[in-house]
Amino acid sequence: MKTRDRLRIAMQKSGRLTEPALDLLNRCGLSFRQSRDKLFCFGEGEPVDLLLVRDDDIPGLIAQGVCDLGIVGRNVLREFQLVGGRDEPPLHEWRPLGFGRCRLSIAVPQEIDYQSPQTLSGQRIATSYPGLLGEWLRTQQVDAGVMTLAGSVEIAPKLGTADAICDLVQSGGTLVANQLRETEVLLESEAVLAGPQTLPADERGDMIELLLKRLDGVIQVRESRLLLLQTSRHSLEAVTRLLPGGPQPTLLPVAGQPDQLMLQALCAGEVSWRQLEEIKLAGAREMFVLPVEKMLA
Ligand code: PRT
Ligand code: ZN
Repeated sequence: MKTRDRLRIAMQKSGRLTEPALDLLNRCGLSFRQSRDKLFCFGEGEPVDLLLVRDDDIPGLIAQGVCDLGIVGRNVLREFQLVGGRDEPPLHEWRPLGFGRCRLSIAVPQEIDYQSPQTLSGQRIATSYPGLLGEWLRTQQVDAGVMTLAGSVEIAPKLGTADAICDLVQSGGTLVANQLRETEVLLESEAVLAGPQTLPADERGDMIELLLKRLDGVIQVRESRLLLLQTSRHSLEAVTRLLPGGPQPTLLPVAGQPDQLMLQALCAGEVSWRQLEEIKLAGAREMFVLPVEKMLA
């Protein structure tokens, strides 16, 4: 095959992952000129183009070398690793991306007395994920029938075509609306950056490494918060002890109030109301939690 000198990333054409994936790539400094049929987007500035496809096609496109990377749900990637592409080089989850979170779960009609996975023994389970379900049933040593459906899995029990389902759950609203109850979680999923296990040994490999570095920076910034507060010198130690993990805070004097200090701390994740209340009880006031826009350490 003729090698390409531009990197090609596959992502979902239109669906839950489309906007957040584009946003993430934009934050990594990539921008695209959308072509009229919207299947191929030419990258401006960097030699990185996009292929917009159905999410189910993404792992196969990477495995066949049509694309170098893909942004896809872990559920789709793992399913492909289990049932598709056995003859192709293995795929690797390069980075979890922190959006499109959901879980692949077993759910049964509300009135069923579910005790353990053994309750599913001899039952018919409808799913779009026969690979993941089959693997779970094997590890649980449960002998159940797997019915593969392309969609509308949640109505199968009501139609009498299945006794249970194995489907993606996010809020749980779909299950409640169909009188189903979640009983087991098989996989915690989110969008991931998928690619071949071995990176191409040409400029594309270098470009992937650069992209991974930028992604790490973007993800770190997205999860960082800047905490600002005022405290007396007397309470400083108690307040500092309660700060969420991160580098040492910076202390600044407060004009006209020699006893007071302004404290600035970079926190590695969300700061909860509970944490803020505790810090306040320790003597802090004027507290602000700010998102971080850009960071260059
Ligand atoms: O056309 P294409 O094949 O590309 O799109 P698609 O319809 O297959 O995918 P899409 O856009 O629905 O989902 C893409 C990816 O988003 C999935 O592969 C998951 O990784 C992720 N994701 C996150 C979800 C959900 N949350 C989700 N809630 N995918 C599907 N759902 C469905 C689920 O199947 C169920 O029907 O939403 C319903 C459950 O939602 P709740 O909130 O009622 O629990
Ligand atoms: Zn799909």
